[in-house]
This record gives sequence, structure tokens and C-alpha cells, in this order.
Amino acid sequence: NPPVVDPAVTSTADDIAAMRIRGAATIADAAAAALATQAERSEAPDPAAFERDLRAGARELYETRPTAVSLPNALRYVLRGMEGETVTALRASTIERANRFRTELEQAQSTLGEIGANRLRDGDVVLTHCHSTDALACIEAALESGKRIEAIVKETRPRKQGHITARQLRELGVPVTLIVDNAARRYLDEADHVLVGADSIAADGSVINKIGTSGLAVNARERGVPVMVAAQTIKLHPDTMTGHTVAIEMRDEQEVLSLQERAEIESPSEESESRSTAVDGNDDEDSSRSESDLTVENPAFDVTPPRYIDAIVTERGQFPPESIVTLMRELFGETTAEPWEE
Ligand code: RUB
Repeated sequence: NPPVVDPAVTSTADDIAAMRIRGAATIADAAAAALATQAERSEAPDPAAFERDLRAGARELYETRPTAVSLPNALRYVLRGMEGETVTALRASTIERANRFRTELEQAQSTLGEIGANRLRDGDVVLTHCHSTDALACIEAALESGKRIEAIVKETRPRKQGHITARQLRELGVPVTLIVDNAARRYLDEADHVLVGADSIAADGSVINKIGTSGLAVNARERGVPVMVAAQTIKLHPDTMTGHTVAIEMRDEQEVLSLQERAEIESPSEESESRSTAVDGNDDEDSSRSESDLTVENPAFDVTPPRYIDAIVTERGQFPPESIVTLMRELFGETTAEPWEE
């Protein structure tokens, strides 16, 4: 019999792939919740079937998006806690482990927020990119301790996650200036910090985050604005300790260029059409070539080298990026086979 995956897992996987659930921490939380639901509703006849089904569910979640390591870290955490000789015991241990993961995730974010807030002074202006719940936790904690904070929020094309950041900051009462991504360097002159989250952090201290983070960090260094990365330890990528690189997700071209826009670019204007016909006397060949020669690339993330980052703030304290590997070794130790591949 093929493994049985609960519809709740499949629908969570669909939501992650379509970015209705997005952001590294939120994805991890939703994945753990989905595994708990499958454990709760499982009608597996025996322990082996229960475990096999849970692994299949984890694999479905794992295959949604490749860059945020919080997802495999969450799945690994839950599956490694799946213990017991009976279906009842396996069910209980899996649910308990998933719930513990979710509680710890929330606690880690609020602890990280308090640590990050110590870097922010009363009256500071923070420049943000994308939407990061870890980054927002730092601002929220600073506000709670009575500091006034203002924000310059990058729109973050193509998905405009900056609008989510702007809305949440406004809910917290933070004055917000929303800018297009291209205006970031100009507004760095008015910023005291660049504050971003992370999808993954590599062993050398590189930060993988929303596309545009690396350019922002380089400009910030040139302008003398410190770059702070707010990232819980579930963003640490264990595979990078053994030389693996982090996969950068390439997303659909239609996030950047609609079919209509593509057609507009590709349909030659009357003027250029008559010009090309006059030159080579063959318009059929020309139009077929132009169609295949318009490529759209849409990488969702980029890599910021450690030298452009001033501090990585985690729930275990703040670290210069070059020393993050010490924490990684302590937390992950030896990497072994992934539980959903066993
Ligand atoms: C989201 C993104 C966020 C990190 C951190 O990208 O790059 O900065 O995931 O978020 P996408 P958090 O919108 O493509 O998922 O701090 O909430 O984990």
C-alpha cells in the first residue's frame, strides 16, 4: 500500500509552495502543525505504517521550497521525536514533539527580540527588507521598553512583502516610510540600522535572505550603516558545515512578467517589423527567434557574505557572523541521514 498523507499536510504544502504561508519561521511552524494533525488523525493499522506515513508527509512538506532551512530543521525535530512501540504511543510522542517545537519557536523569537532590541536606541530609524517576524520581534521589544523607533520599509519586488511589514509596523504605531527597492541607497543616509531576517545561515556566516539583501548590505557598508540579521537558531543550515551550499529558489517568471506583458515585449512594433523585413527579407524566422530569446530569471533569495554583516542576533545571543559556526556545531553536531529519507 502506498503511504497515506493527511489532506491537512497536502494543503499546508500547497500553501507553502504558493506562498500563502511564507517566511522561514512561519513555514516551520505550519509544517510542525501539519505533522501534528496527521499524527492525530492517522488511521495507520500498525506502528510501521504510522511512521512510514509521517515520513511521507514530511517529504511532501520538504519538497515545497528549497531555501529556508527552518523547514527541514522543523521536520527533523518532529520526526526524531516520534517514538513508541504502539500507534498510540507514536501518535502521542509526535504530537508532543510538534507542540514543543512550536512553543520553543515562539519563545526563541521573543528572546531574540529582546536581545536585538538592545542594539536599537531611542529615536533610531531602521531600514527593513522583505517581511521577517524575527526582525519585527526586535522592533516590538524595543517599543515595549519605551524606545521610539521609525522605519523605512523597502517594498521588496516582485512579491511586495514590504507591504506586510508596513502594515504590521503601523499596527505597532511605528511611523513608516515605504520606498521602492531602487531608492534604498538614497534612504540609507537616514537610517541608523539595516535590519533583516534570514532564511538560512551558512557555516561561514553568510546570510541567505530575500533577493536584494546582499546589495542592500554592500550599500549599507559603504554608507557606514550597521547591518543586523535577526535569525533564530533554526535558521542555521547544518549541511553547510560539510561544504554543501544552500539552494536558491528560482520562482515562476509570471511573478515578474505577466503573459500579457511578455506578449507586448515580444510583438514587434510595426516600425521594427518593417525594418527587420527590409534587412533579411524573412519575418517568420525573426519572430520565432525573438520568442525563445526573452528569458526571465526570478531568484527569490541571495547570499550576503559575512563581511557585510555586523551582527547575527539569535535567541542564544548576538554573534559576529564569523563565529556562528561554533553555535552550529554545538546545536547540530554530526549530520546524519534525513529522517524522511530513511
Ligand atoms: C521571506 C524572507 C524573510 C525570512 C525571514 O521570503 O526572506 O526575510 O524568511 O523571515 P519569502 P522570518 O517571502 O519568499 O518566504 O523572520 O519570519 O522567519
